Amino acid sequence: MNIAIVGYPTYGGSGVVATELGKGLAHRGHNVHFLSYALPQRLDSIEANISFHEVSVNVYPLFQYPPYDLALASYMVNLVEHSDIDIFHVHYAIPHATSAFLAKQILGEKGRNVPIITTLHGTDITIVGSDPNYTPVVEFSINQSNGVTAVSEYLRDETYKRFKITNEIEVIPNFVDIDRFRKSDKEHFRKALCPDGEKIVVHVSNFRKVKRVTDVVEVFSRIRDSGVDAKLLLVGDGPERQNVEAKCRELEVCADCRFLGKQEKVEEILSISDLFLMPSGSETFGLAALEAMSCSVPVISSNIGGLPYLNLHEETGYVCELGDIEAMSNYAIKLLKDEKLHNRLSDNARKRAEYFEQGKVVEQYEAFYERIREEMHAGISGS
Ligand code: GMT
Repeated sequence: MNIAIVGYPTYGGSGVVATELGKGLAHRGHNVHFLSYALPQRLDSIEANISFHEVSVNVYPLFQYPPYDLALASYMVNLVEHSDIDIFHVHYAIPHATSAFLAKQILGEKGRNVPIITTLHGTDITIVGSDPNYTPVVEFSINQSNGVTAVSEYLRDETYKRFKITNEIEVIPNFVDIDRFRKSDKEHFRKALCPDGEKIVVHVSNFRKVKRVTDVVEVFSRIRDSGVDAKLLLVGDGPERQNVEAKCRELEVCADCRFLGKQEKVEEILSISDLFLMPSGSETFGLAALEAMSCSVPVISSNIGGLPYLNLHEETGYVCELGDIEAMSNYAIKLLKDEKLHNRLSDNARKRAEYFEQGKVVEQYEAFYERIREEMHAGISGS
């Protein structure tokens, strides 16, 4: 198949899933076209059957808000006319599902019927999509897609609750490349960061408010107060960075916190980590936690959204009430002090991650594409 994948290029779950899926599909022989406003972060290797199309928006003095969604729709139309696309798969509803709808309408006028699959990821439904400024358009665009998937049952149910959805939503979970994300020997790296054998606590995110990164610092401070020698590695960057730095100063833990920024080889950092913290206020799946688990790192997370499904309480880590810093800290201290317990949870985390192995999930998407194409040809799918 010739598959066009639209997504965000940035350091964030939906972009990672879109890119890794495209790479997996290319590996299985499909021709994959990525469309975005910049090269996706995880598109780090050159393959014969992968192309990247940069969608640019021309600036014009009249535009306070350059219309990216229109430029994207136009690009999608042009791509079909010149590259014979069999299917569009858009990730994150806003604005991608809307641009796709527009492109589909224009192509329809030209006698071309290309199916649109929309994958819902999280904040496109739970935060941004639920903003009344966007709701009618998001709802309409989801209903106009030929196939809709959500990354967890939680997200599917939330979508049905928050919008009037006439389409069936298929759950296809997130996935991980368990060969790339596995614990590897990076002792030299660990020694450089922790010369005195300190434990390593890690957090990876886009530092948005919803990630509650200041909670991570609070938990880390309590770990230190308990007498456990530890360092905190903060991977990623974003709007909360200044507040997180301020929290480090307030709690006087700056000397033991390392802000590593946006890293490409996250698996190397995870390989030396002892504990992953994800205290998020909203999380439909928790891909960053899955990648940590795949590197045998136990997770302490909040109990919201899809997290309790991924992170099994007392098996792969611990699941706590949202904002319960004390419980998170107590579990962290217990885990970092008890080697036997830590080994058990690490092994379980890896086993749980294997359940979300990339190959199986890529096949699920492939089967979904086939089904939607068949239904469309039979005249029974979507709009
Ligand atoms: O908010 C983010 O972390 C990024 C966001 C995205 O769509 O880029 O992530 C969402 O999608 C990920 C991939 O499907 C999920 O693993 C994350 O749980 C989800 N984030 C939230 O729901 C906050």
